[in-house]
Formats: sequence, structure tokens, C-alpha cells
Amino acid sequence: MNPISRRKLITMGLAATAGASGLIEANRLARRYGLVPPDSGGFFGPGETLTYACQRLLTARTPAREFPRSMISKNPFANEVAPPKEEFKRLQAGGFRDWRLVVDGTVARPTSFSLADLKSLPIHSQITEVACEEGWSYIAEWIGTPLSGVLRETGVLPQSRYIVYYSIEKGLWESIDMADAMHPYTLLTMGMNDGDLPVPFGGPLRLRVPRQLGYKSLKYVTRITATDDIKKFGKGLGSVDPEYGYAWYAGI
Ligand SMILES: Nc1nc2c(c(=O)[nH]1)N[C@H]1C(S)=C(S)[C@@H](COP(=O)(O)O)O[C@H]1N2
Ligand SMILES: [Mo]
Repeated sequence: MNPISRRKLITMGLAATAGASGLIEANRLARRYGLVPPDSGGFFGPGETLTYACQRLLTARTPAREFPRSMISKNPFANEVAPPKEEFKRLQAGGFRDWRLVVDGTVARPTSFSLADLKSLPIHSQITEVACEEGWSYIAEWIGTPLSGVLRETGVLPQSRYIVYYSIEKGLWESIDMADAMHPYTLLTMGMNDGDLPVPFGGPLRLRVPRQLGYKSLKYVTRITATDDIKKFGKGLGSVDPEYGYAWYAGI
């Protein structure tokens, strides 16, 4: 069977069983095809699995929603962050020349990139929205290099299933699956609108994941780890979000 008709079949199967009584059957199908999110164990588990499985089958390759330049927000709102650590202040005082992005885990060549290294890779720009789970949003142009290129550069190994990414902010990390990691709109962002990415918006380096809610777009990213086993990270739920009642997969 070709991949498209197989995908159609599974999606139809999931949709047909989507009623309350069908959730168990949908979960059985999702499990069989490896479409279970890391936070599927809790009370909302079956629902999360159904959402994730359907989205993965239907939209793994669709683009993020883009906007015309005229819709760029005049007054974008930067969410409050914790006061910067000494380490961050020191890097900032040096114009971020010593900022490094470490890429490790299930990659053939663990590598550390400076911002200049990242800027020498192909640069893309996209006008997309940051949508916070609390209901507000803004539109900006984001400029950077696709995460996929950096992963290829480091020889990401085929057993990789998730990409974990860390902020310099203590305890903050997130993860996405390979479909989102390799998606062309998932951008290691160094620029916003007309200049360098401002610090309040995550500068010098933010991972923009425009197909998911704002909380997946982590600011101040310093490390990216590829893994075949997400259960090894934190409480094994794929991020800290599910510990606070938010879905690991936050597709929009
Ligand atoms: N390092 C870091 N990244 C973060 C956050 C944060 O507190 N710290 N907040 C997240 C949340 S909840 C949202 S909605 C967006 C907000 O993006 P903005 O600050 O550009 O508005 O950033 C996300 N990335
Ligand atoms: Mo948010």
C-alpha cells in the first residue's frame, strides 16, 4: 500500500472511532502506528493521543500560517521572563560573541555553533504569529536558519525521534517530534522584523515553532539534544508543560 492511502486509512480509522466509546480503539490504532505523544498517560491521555495522531497524519507537512507584511504587529508583546542570570549578562555584555548553541545526543558529530556560524547557514524569513495559550497573540517577521539544516549538519542519526531544546533560563526545556524538527518553518531565529532578535523576544537565539502554541517557542536556546527516548528527560512527559496541565503537543 502506498504511504498516502495508508495514511488515509489510519486517519479514517481514527475519525470513525472518535466518539467517546471509540477512544480506546483510536488509542489502540495510534499505538500501533507509533503516534502516541509522550504525555499520553494522564487523565486527558486518550484525547491528547487522538489530537496528536490525527494532526500528525493530516498536517505533518503542511506549512505554518503566514501573514502579509502589512499585518506585522506594531506593538508586539514580549512575555515576562525571569531576571537574567549572571551568565546571560556576561554574554550580553560581550555582544553575544561567546554565545554557543551546543547540538548533541543522537547525532554523528556533536557540534557547538556560534551565532556567526549559524548566520553563515541558509537564512529564511517568515511572517508568522506567536499565539499564547492565555489568548493573546502577535505577528512578526522571524529571520533565521531552519533547525533541519543544523541537524543535518551534525549528522542527526536515523533513530532520533525527538529534539529536546534548552533555554539558558534555569529549568526551561521543551521538545518536539522529528516531523516538527525537520519542518522547514521550524526556525533557529536570530532576527525579528528589522534587526537582531531583541532580548525580550528571546535574543540572541530562539527556536520558533510556528505550528504550535507560543510556549513551544523557547527563548534563549543554548542546547539542542536529539534523542531516541524522550522518557529519559525530566519526568518523561516530553516537557514540563504536562506537569502544569498543558499539552506537550500544542498544534495550532
Ligand atoms: N525562555 C523562555 N521562553 C519562553 C517563555 C519563557 O518564559 N521563557 N514563555 C513562553 C510562552 S508561554 C509564550 S506564549 C511565548 C511568548 O513569546 P513572546 O515573549 O515573544 O511574546 O514565549 C515562550 N517562550
Ligand atoms: Mo504563553
